Amino acid sequence: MTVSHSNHRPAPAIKALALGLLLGTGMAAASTAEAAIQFFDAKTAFITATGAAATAPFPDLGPSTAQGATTFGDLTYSSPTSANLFFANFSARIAGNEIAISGVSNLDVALANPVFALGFDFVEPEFDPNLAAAFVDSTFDVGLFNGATPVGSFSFNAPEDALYFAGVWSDTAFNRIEIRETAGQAENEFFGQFYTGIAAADFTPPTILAGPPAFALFAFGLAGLGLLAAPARRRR
Ligand SMILES: [Ca+2]
Ligand SMILES: [Ca+2]
Ligand SMILES: [Ca+2]
Repeated sequence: MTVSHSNHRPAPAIKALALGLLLGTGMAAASTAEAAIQFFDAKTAFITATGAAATAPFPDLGPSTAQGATTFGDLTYSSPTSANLFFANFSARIAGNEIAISGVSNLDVALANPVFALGFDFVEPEFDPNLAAAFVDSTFDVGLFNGATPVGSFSFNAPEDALYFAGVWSDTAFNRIEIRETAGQAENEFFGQFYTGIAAADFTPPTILAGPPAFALFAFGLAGLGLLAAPARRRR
């Protein structure tokens, strides 16, 4: 029986290979249907690349004025759990005012018109004022959606007590985002100025317009590795 088992060993490997190829094909097919996105944690680079502009700033409604879903300009801010939103100057690290959220800092943002780029200023306080509960080093997931269709997602964990920026650029339009504090509790984080852009990202790799034939490129590559460039030794 041992021999028989040994004789059949290659079969599972072949099956695994075939399955891998099938999975590979499936994954490739899936990836072509999905949007490509690029994450930015540098606001200047984000604005330069995407042409995004600031959206309507938040007014200072006072730190104890609880709001439900609230619209400023083209963006509507709401809690997926009907938690209270507060619009006030909670953090000196962000110019203007910020959103703070009661409970876990989950935030939905709906856009009146589809966009390709979105970013926001953000502060995670640890020793800064207005923490409101025991500090937790929070992780956020941000999902981009076009209606009910997921377009892409990214995660971030901001440094504490520092001005942070999270931005994303997509080759596919989206009209709402879901920000979820996947690690964290009721301690506050602050969402500041939002930015949106309507220029689609183009992540198509640059094509080689003209060049030497494939073999020459191959030989050049080998030469680069020093495989062809080594001078032949002369016979004495
Ligand atoms: Ca936190
Ligand atoms: Ca953090
Ligand atoms: Ca929190």
